[in-house]
Amino acid sequence: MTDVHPAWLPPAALRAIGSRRVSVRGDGLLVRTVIAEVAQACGRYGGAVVSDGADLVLTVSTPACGPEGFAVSRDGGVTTIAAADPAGLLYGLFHLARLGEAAFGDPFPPEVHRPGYARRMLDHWDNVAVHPVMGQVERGYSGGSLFWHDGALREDLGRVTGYARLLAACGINAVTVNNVNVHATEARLLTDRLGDVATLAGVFRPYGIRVHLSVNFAAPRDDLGTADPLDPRVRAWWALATDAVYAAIPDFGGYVVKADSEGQPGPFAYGRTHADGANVLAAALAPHGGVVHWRAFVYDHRQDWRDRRTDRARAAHDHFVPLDGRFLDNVVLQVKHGPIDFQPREPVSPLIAAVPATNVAVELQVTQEYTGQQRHVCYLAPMWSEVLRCARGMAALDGLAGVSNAGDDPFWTGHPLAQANLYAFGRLAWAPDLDPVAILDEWIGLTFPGAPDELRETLHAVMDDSWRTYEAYTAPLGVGFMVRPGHHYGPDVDGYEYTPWGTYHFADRDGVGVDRTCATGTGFAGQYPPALARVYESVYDCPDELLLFFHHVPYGHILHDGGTVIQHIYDTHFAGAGAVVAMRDRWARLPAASVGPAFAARVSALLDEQVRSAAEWRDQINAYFYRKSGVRDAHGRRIP
Ligand code: GCV
Repeated sequence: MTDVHPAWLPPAALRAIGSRRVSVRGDGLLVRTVIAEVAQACGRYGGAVVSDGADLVLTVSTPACGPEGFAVSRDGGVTTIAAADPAGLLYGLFHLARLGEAAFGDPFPPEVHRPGYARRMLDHWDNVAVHPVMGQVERGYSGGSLFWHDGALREDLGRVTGYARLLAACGINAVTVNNVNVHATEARLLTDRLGDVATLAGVFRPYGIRVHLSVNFAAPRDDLGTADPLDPRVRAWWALATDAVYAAIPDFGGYVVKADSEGQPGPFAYGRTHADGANVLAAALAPHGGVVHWRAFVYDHRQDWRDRRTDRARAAHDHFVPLDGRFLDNVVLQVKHGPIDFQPREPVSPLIAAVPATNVAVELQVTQEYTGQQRHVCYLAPMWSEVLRCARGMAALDGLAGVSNAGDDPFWTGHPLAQANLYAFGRLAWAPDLDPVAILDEWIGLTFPGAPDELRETLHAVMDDSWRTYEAYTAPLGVGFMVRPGHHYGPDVDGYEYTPWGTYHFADRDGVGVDRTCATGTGFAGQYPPALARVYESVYDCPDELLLFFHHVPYGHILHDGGTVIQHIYDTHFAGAGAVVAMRDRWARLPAASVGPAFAARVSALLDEQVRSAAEWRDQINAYFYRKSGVRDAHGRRIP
């Protein structure tokens, strides 16, 4: 893999470990992985794997840390990782990589680390067979799939090993290997192509990662002529198929299901509920300890745009709240973080607070479908951190799922700086309270060990605020979906306005925004717990960044900072596009040698594209709203 960028695990990330005398104590596959990592690092940096006289001890010995947890301490010149289980040892090893030499200085008492969520999952929207519209990877911006190529499992799975290692190093422990839109070829992964899934499970296993599979709800139909979840033959079909999966993959994680959504089949076809649907799969998985991740992304994608009462934002809550308490224990409702679809700014989904008797995992989109498609720098951890703070304030979450942004690109993620999003997703899944800025610096430190201050400061400056910059030139005040239909890259203000997708902004000559209040609108604001509902319902209390998500207001409406909506639109678009030029200029001052010429050149080329695209966004959005409103820019800047 010499032509592949090492991401956050260059050899030097393990230098501090590799220059020690290391003793590893414990048994099993994951302990062997730790030994192999340590031995390789020691071979490179002059340390040794020893049984006595160690100055670094990694030992499976402390059940008190809990599953996957570990304690790190230093005493008498010895640094110790004491883990509850072999997985904890692996996470402890990578924790040491983050600490570097700091783990081998002054003594410190045991510090315990435990994962914030038991299941920390990446979902791949990878197709086995290239889809005529969506390609090998749906919404993938990083080349081809790491797993599949042109209808088959890749023969060389070396990069999957590298990927598993990177994922373990940031805390991921579950991976779904195929797209939630399960087409004909992919449906066979559950049956005659199960061997491919077992092969992948074998590659992920040494890194503590369990494999999950997206399945088609209608899978039994070919054999039985029906997929009705209440038909006993369907129940038996799922039980048999699932038994076969576990015979091949004893530690298989479970199923992910997109049902009755954007054309995927589901229980509605049989007049059944989503609880009926999820439970039939859950019952088949339960004896083996598997789970169903049942997605709550259910809405009418064929609505009439003239119908102002149907509101896509309401759909998940409307569908699933009546089912609370009716799902089996091993069903996890997988809820997109916002009520619509991964826009740069949405309120947190109200469904999260409204199903206290149901297991809930929040789904984030690491792949940058609506946030620049890995052509724009957009470090998403600050957004995810806000989302998680709000979601965790509403309910105890059972897991975190993210749509992966990785592919067979030499930099893994298309845009080299998008590696930070993959890393940050894992870190937030492990420790949701981590500061996203600290995660960024952690990623910089691991990826560029020993980097000069200039490089660290440049990366930090370019990335730190890049989500808010992206929001500034694309999505004012919580309005979304002003993107080109289909591929979703670049501006098209009315692209979705007269379509059946339920994603509208309702701009007219007087104002803009969606009235989602209970008083005069769709009532969506009323889906939140009362205290939050009151804030969103009020046009005065609603936070500015969500104003147009909840309210239709005149262009002259005054924001909390005293400016008008229309002036805010102009100002943020000029400022956002200007900030991208500053990012490019800052990057251009960096000597290419400090990151390597290929890395530097890729980022430079993409920043050129980001500058072009941000200017296009600025001009189209500003021109559109100037033409609608007739209100001039207060500063007289050029609006085409
Ligand atoms: C996998 C959005 C994307 C689709 C995606 C869907 C989903 O609508 O554009 O490509 O389908 O979300 O999350 O199921």
